Amino acid sequence: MPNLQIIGAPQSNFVWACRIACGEKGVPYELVAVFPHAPEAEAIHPFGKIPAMRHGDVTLFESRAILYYIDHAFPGAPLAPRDPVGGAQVEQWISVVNTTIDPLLMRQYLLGYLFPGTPDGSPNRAAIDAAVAKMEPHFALLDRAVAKTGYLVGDALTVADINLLPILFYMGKLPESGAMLAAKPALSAYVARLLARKTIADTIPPPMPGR
Ligand SMILES: N[C@@H](CCC(=O)N[C@@H](CS)C(=O)NCC(=O)O)C(=O)O
Repeated sequence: MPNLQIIGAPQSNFVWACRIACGEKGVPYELVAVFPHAPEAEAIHPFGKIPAMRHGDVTLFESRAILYYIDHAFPGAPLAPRDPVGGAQVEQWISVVNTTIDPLLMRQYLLGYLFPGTPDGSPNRAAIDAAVAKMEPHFALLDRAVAKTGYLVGDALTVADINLLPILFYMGKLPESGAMLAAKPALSAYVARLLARKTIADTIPPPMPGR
C-alpha cells in the first residue's frame, strides 16, 4: 500500500487534526498542501473542501471519516474507546464541536479576521462582534468538560481532543478569544499540555500566506 495522503493546507484545523491522528498512530503520510477547491481536493471532496484523503484505492472526504479510518485501519493504541459509552462520548464531542463550536469560533470569528471580505481588508467587526457576544458559553462548556481528567473523554487523548485542539490553538492567538481562554484555567492548562505533545508540537501550522 502506498503512503496515505492527507490533502489540504496545513492551516486548516480539520487538516491539522488528521495529521495529529497520523502522528499518534505512527502512520506515515504525505501532506498534499493545497487550498480548498484545488483540483486535488475537488477530485475527492464533492464540495472541494479540505481535508480529503487518499490511501491506495481508498479515498475519503470529511475529517470525521478520515479520523475514523486512521484510527481503525492501523495498529497502535486506539484513539477512541471501543466500548459503546466511551465511543459515543467521543462522537458527541466531535459532533458538537463540528456543528456548533467550529461554525462560531472558526467560520464566523476567526475568518472575520483572516478572510474579512471588507473593501479594505480590515477585520469584519460586525461578524466578529456578533460572534464574540456568543462565545463565552462555548469556552465555559469546554473548561468544565476537561476540568476533571484533562481530556474530553476518559483519561487519555482521543480523537475528540485531536479534533478540538486546533480550534483552541487559533483561539489563543486572537484578542477576544485569547482573553476568554486565559480566563478558563482548566482549558488553558489543557491547551498548553496538548501543544507540548510531540505529535502536535511537530505539526503546528504555519501562518496563512500573506498574513
Ligand atoms: N465538515 C468538513 C469541513 C471541512 C471544511 O470546512 N474545510 C474548510 C477549510 S478548514 C474548507 O475547505 N473551506 C472551503 C469551503 O467551505 O468552501 C470536515 O470536517 O472535513
